[in-house]
Amino acid sequence: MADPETLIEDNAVVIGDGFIEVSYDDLIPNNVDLSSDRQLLRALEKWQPEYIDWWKEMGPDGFQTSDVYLRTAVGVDPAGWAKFGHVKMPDYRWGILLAPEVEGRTIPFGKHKGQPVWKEVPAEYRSLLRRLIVVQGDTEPASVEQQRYLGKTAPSLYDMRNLFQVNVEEGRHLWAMVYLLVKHFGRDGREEAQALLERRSGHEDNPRILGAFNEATPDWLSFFMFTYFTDRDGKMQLASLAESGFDPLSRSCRFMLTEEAHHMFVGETGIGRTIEATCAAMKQAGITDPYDATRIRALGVIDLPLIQRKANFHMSVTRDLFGSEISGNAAAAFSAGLKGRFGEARLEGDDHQLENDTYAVTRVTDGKLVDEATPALRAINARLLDDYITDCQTGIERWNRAIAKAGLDFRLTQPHKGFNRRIGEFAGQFITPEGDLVGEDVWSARKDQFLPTAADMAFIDSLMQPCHAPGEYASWIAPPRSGINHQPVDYEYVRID
Ligand code: BYC
Ligand code: FE
Ligand code: FE
Repeated sequence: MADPETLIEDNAVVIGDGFIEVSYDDLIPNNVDLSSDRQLLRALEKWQPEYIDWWKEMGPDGFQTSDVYLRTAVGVDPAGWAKFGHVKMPDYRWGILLAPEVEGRTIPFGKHKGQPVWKEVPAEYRSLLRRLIVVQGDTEPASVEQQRYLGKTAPSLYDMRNLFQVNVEEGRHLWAMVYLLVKHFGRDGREEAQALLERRSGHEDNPRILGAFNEATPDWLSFFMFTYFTDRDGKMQLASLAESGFDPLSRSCRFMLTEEAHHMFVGETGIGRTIEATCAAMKQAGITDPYDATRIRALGVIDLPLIQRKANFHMSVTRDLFGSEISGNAAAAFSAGLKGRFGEARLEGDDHQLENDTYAVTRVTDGKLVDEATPALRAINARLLDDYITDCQTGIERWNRAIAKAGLDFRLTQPHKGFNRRIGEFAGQFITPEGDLVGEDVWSARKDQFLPTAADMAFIDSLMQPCHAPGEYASWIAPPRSGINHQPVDYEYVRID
């Protein structure tokens, strides 16, 4: 798989071909003409040092004075959006960048379909829209907080740099949402911007808003699972918000999506390289049984069934991020034209208003799982979850091809939609990965086959030995096929001071 980070050409297609001047002179790189709006500029310049304080307190632990080979976006055009060079993270230039305006764009769905898009917040939808922006914004710093200790155990400088690249970009995503709040929501927007720096992942009294963002990301396998599965929720949600009739949100999300591709690349190749190391070590030792965990673990690699259990955990927790399958909130956001479906403007076969359509939602009825025709408007979340599950499959197939090529009899699979859920239709049910509705006793007896155990996590933790010399890679992960931006794999991606 090619690294989307350097596929400027592809990204240019996503962004559009407009060219917008970036004001390099301002403290905050931007293409939104910040300098002409003194009030907004002042509000952001006030927020910026507090952001830096948050970054130093809750961002990567250590390495803040190291030079990191980062990509900085200073513009949305191909020439400006991917500048590579060594920078210290606190000096990273977090910019505010919107994809170019699409001339004559109209609201693609909902009650206002066909009307010109809004450049300002429609008064009747103010609080609904603010809530969506706040929830989106809250996930961004949350992920940085979750990943803050990983630098110390990086399996290579290449991986460490990718972690920090993801971290600074999630920081920029926070900037993107804060810009919208401060510019378009007046005083309460400024208050929300403040609160985004105050909530803390996993905090008892002031946690992040959504469940998965309060889970720990304690090791690198968790990080790769997170970037493959949870950043992909980011992709799906951003894509839905990119359809928004509120044009500044749409344009903001369209640019964020170009960065998201790299986060998922880090996850897909990270898990892929982990699998590669396992298969190679098994082959060398002449082990053919993927379930022979004792012998496989003795080789310093992660057994495939454990990778499946880890994936089961991350998939189920991430599926909860889609909210209830049947949701009045989602119906309201769709009807209002604020949040669409995945690929809304390109979807064929319905009127994009969905007043008279139905969508099949899997539900538990009379102790059975049944697909039930549900009013499509209320099933917006269910549909996005289904689209997400489909979207997850490509990487899984790629991993399986590598396992098959190594001659091993093992396949990674996605568990049933209802497996291990806390939110929505399946909350409170006991459903196996195969999709069997069972009692709590059966679930408890078999849980250790489905989800990582404390012993599994301790084993993974034992592998997290830092490899911080150029070209060095930990035993449990294969080196990448190629380096970043045409640099070699043994390049000094982070100059640890
Ligand atoms: N945990 O009707 P419901 C990303 C709340 S990831 C806790 O079921 P709705 C990223 C819900 O807030 C993408 N609470 O669902 C990835 C509501 O509370 P209120 C983030 C939950 O509202 C990696 C109540 O339950 N972006 O970018 O249709 C690294 C009933 O809600 C959860 C977005 O999510 C949960 N899992 O949908 C970095 C897009 N689920 O309001 C970044 C914006 C639901 O009654 N957000 N609740 O107090 C949304 O579109 C919607 O808020 C949700 C929820 C899809 C999240
Ligand atoms: Fe993000
Ligand atoms: Fe991301």
